Amino acid sequence: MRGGTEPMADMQSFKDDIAACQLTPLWEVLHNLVPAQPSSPAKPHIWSYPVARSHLMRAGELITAEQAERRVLILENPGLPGSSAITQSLYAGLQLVLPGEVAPCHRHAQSALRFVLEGSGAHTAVNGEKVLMEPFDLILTPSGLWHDHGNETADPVVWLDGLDIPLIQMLDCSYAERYNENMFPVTREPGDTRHRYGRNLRPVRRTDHDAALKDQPLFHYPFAEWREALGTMASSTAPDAYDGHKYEFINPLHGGATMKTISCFCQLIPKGMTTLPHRSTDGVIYTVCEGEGTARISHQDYPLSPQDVLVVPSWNSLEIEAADDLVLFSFSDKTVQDKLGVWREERL
Ligand code: 1HN
Repeated sequence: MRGGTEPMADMQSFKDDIAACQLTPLWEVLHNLVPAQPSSPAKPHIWSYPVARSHLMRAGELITAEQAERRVLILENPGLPGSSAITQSLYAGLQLVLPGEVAPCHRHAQSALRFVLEGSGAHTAVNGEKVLMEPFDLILTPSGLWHDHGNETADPVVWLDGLDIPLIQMLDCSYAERYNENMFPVTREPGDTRHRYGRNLRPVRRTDHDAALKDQPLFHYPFAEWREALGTMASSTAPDAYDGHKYEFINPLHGGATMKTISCFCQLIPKGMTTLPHRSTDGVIYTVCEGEGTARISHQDYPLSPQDVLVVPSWNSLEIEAADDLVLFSFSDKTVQDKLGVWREERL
């Protein structure tokens, strides 16, 4: 019957008929497809560093970094089982490189950050430049750049990996290649790109002779530098009621986010402060660099200690109480949402 309502039995046989033709009715799914508010299946979660570390060290006895290609324990969101994802768009893991090991050279479509949690003096090499890794340094390996890791020190190095794997997976645009040797040939001195691009200067007629670095010339943001910047801000300015003192790490070429798909931030919440609750459409991964405190996510408390990793999914309210001066690093897909014009926050 045209223009009228189908009786129930007719509706069922209609659905059976269209299913055979790969057709399905929108009216049954519309409100789930386009919810009135963001509603992530991801759940808030915290990984205690001592617990995760003990499992990572056991992995260190079972497989070498070279055998594994990357010896990583994935931080999988409890609301996204089997997905290898910490939020719907991002992946995170804890990587271990033991003394004398190398994680062999490769490149891929995915962009990655490394945030050092433990160990001093290991390196990540990016397109032929070694970056020496110190605790709480941020190191970028943007899309398409060759990278390998090595540990020539006497102690293990552990870092937090953050990659845009689920986003790239969703776009079906992945590629990955192994370099034909374990380590990419060294072509620049350690610190070369940081001196060229990390000092508020821009080379005139670029002389870095590495076209691969055209969009992403800076990949090392040392803790010693960003911690000092936070300390200076905190000593002379009142904290923001929602964020405390907070900086975004930037790409010096344009002042925007560190990488095309991942935004990175550091934050100092002064001792005794509790931030006001707010929520945003980007799911955020935090790690603690200094201090103890409590994160209240959608009214549930998560105790924070150094090196713990916390995920706050999209649109969950967050308040942070700082028992000490609390220094946090965080990353999210905010820059993607900004580019699409869909990022929002609500100060509650
Ligand atoms: C990767 O390249 C690294 O380079 C770590 O350390 C984790 C997970 C999936 C795909 C590539 C690394 C990764 C990864």
